[in-house]
Amino acid sequence: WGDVGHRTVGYLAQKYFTDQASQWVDNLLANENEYDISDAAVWADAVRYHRHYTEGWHFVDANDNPPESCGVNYKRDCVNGCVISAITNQTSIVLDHSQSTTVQTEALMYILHFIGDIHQPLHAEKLDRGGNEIKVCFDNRCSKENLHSIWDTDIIHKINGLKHTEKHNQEKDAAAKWASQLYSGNQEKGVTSTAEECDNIQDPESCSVQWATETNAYVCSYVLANGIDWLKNNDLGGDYYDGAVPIVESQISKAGLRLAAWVNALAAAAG
Ligand code: DCM
Ligand code: DCM
Ligand code: DCM
Ligand code: ZN
Ligand code: ZN
Repeated sequence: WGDVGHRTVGYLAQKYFTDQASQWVDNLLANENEYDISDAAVWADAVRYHRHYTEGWHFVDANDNPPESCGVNYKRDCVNGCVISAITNQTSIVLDHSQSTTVQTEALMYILHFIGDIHQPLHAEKLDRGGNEIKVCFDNRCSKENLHSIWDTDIIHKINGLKHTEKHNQEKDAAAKWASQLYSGNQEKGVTSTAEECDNIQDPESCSVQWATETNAYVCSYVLANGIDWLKNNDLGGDYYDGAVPIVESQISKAGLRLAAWVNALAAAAG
């Protein structure tokens, strides 16, 4: 996801934190720059350009065959590391008292980010580098658009009434507002706690493979369902956008709930 997606996942998760989790997170993220949880959730994108070894931690390249058949296979798709192994590794680091506080803080910031990314359909797909090579148009903008960036950013900006290029503060405000709306939506649906979410922090793979598999299924059922030629020949700001909105809302909402369940379990284990 882009900036707004990650910030929203952070703000939404925060609403479901136990008191213990809020305290644990506040301690680890304490800083003099007034960084909040949404700043911590976008930190991993800021460091990926100089920490090149982290670039592959943001996605899993599922070697499936969309739109005919989808699927994630951990052994096949995560040979050199991927978002699934990154969640596993950072989960053990954040609980490891022999690590420096800085490394534990960074582990938490990675987790806040990667549990977001594992819910973006094209972060769980290899085809055309997760859709980055598929040139498309969105609301008559065609020059720099690709299918991946549409799902990371353009759909989310349109949902929130943001222009294509927005200033940092507008993105942060939009994310806080969207998180409140998604929270209310959950309450109306009777989703009031994280109780239903996978939170097996002793075996992180069991949860994250499930999340990636569910995310990847949208590649076949919607994202690439009409085929690449159709995507190239139709403006994606119309009917395609309309059909994508409930998927994006649901995935961001799940990411927030699952991140909260994860952090609540981590804080309980950290004592
Ligand atoms: N921090 C944050 N959000 C960021 C960057 C950093 O919450 N976008 C936190 C992590 C550390 C502190 O701020 O507690 C200092 O981080 P750094 O070492 O990156 O300056
Ligand atoms: N760095 C690193 N490995 C780590 C942590 C930090 O190589 N596990 C390096 C990357 C930067 C510098 O430390 O050169 C500061 O990183 P940052 O600005 O991301 O805190
Ligand atoms: N990405 C992905 N799968 C890949 C390669 C990249 O999901 N196989 C993601 C990472 C960024 C976006 O695509 O969110 C753009 O990547 P890059 O900056 O490497 O072009
Ligand atoms: Zn992306
Ligand atoms: Zn990312």
